[in-house]
Amino acid sequence: MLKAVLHLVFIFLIGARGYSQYHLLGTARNMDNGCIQLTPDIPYAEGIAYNTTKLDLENYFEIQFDLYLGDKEEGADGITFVIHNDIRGFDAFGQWGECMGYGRFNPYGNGNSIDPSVAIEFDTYQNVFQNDPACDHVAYLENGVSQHQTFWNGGNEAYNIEDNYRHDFRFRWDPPDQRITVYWDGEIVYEGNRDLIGDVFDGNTEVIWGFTASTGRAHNLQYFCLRRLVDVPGLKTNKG
Ligand SMILES: [Ca+2]
Ligand SMILES: [Ca+2]
Repeated sequence: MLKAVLHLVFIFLIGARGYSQYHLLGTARNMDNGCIQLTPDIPYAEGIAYNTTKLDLENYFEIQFDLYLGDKEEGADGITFVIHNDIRGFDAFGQWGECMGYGRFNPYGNGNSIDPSVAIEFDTYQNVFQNDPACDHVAYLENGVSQHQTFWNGGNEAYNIEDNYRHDFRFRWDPPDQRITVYWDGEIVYEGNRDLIGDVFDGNTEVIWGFTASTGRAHNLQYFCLRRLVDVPGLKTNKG
C-alpha cells in the first residue's frame, strides 16, 4: 500500500514538473492525462512546446517520448521533434499546415521558419510541394526546410500513424561519432553523421529542444507524453 502511495506521489511530482518544464506556444496545452497537446482536432491550428532546459551538444543524450498523431487516417499534418538555436529562442515558430509549425512553405525562400535547426518530422499528410509520398512517413530536416529528398515508411506504401495509438519515439545524439539515431516503435528510422556544432549551429553547443505541430484544412488531435510516465510494455497496449 505504502509503495502504491509513494508511486502515485512520484507520478504526481514528475507530472507537475513536466507541466512547468515546457514553454507553450499557440494551441499547446497541458492535458488531464499528463501529456501535452500540440494541436486540438480543429483546422488551422499550430502548437509548440519547448523544454525550458537547454541541451548541450557536447554531451551524449537520449530523449524518449510517446507521440500521438490522431485517429483519422486522412487527418493532418504531423509533429516534428526539433533542436534549434533560432534567434527568437523559446518563442521561435515556423509556418502552419504542411510546415508543421517548424518549416516554411517555400524551401528556396526566406519565409518564417525555425533556423538554424535540426528536426525529425512525423508527417501524416501528403504535400507534393514538400516532396511527400502518399503515405505517412518520417524524415530528417534541417534549418526550417520542410522539403526532403528521402523518407522512411517501413517499406509500406499504406503506412499510417494516425491510428489512435501512442508511438514510441527516441532520439539519440552521440558526440564522439557525431551521430544521430532515431527510433520509432523500436525500429531505427533514421541514422546519420553530422557535425551539428560546427556545420549547423555555428559553434554553439547549447540548443533549445521540443515539439512542434500544426493542422490545415485536414486535422487531428496531436500530443506528446514523457515516455517514463506511460511505461506500458508492448507498444500496442498504449491506446490513447
Ligand atoms: Ca495517415
Ligand atoms: Ca506533409
